[in-house]
Amino acid sequence: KINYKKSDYAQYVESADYIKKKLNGKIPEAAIILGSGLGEHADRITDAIIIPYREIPNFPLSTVSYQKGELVCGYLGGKYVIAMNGRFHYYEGWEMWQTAYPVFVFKLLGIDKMIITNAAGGINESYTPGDLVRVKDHVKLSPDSPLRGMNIPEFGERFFDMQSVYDKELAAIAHKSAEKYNISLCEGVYGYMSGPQYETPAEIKMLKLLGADLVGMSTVAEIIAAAQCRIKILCISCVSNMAAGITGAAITEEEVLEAGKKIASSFASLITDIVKNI
Ligand code: CYT
Repeated sequence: KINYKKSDYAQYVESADYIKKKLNGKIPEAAIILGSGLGEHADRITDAIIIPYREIPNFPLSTVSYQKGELVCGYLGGKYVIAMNGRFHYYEGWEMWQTAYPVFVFKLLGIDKMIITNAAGGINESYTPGDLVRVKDHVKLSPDSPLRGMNIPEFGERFFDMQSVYDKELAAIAHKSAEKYNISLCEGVYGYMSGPQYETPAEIKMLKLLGADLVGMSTVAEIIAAAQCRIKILCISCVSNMAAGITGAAITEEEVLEAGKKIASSFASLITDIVKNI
């Protein structure tokens, strides 16, 4: 049976209308999706209106314990933004289209730029845990797509180009801000694995052969949705640990979250400055 549920455009409109009412007609200049352990950016948002996901019609709910599950709408770097504190992962049991659901809702709010952060394992041996890497492309090691099923023409074409979603102008702004704050910001390719288990050393070897510098379990569904509805993307990963088999050390959830916390305040300053300049 074809997935007709995904194609119900009206449900997205209903979600967006609810949020629009809460924002009193303000149109956010950018959406920010906060990764694991990287919720601190949301604390910098002032005059915030908080909208719990559970209040929004048709919105999925966060099931990851350390993620909050709310939209934080307010000012960051002088710009009106909407941040997702808590995102949806395929490994939680959501369908891939549900993990990308908020992106289309953001599109309906009039948003055309999105900043995505995540915690990722470092495959490229020049990285050290705590490094920030701007994602310039990705490899998706899962046959699924958030757009599998009936297309919603209101959001874009059935078949579309993926070559320009990682926006060059936003990238340039990010690198300039990083320079200003003396934060080294390299570039890398993100390898998507569906998880929830961390990868095996052999899988990491494979990802490396395929050109991936980072590995993680999020982000790519949202990027694909953004590409279809022409939202420009800036994606920055925090290297939480070196990926399996690289140092031989065990990988733990604590370590993955800790790395994010350690650099949280410089990462938040960087994001704030980027937002100021977009
Ligand atoms: N792998 C992953 N660290 C890893 O090694 N998927 C996330 C974070």
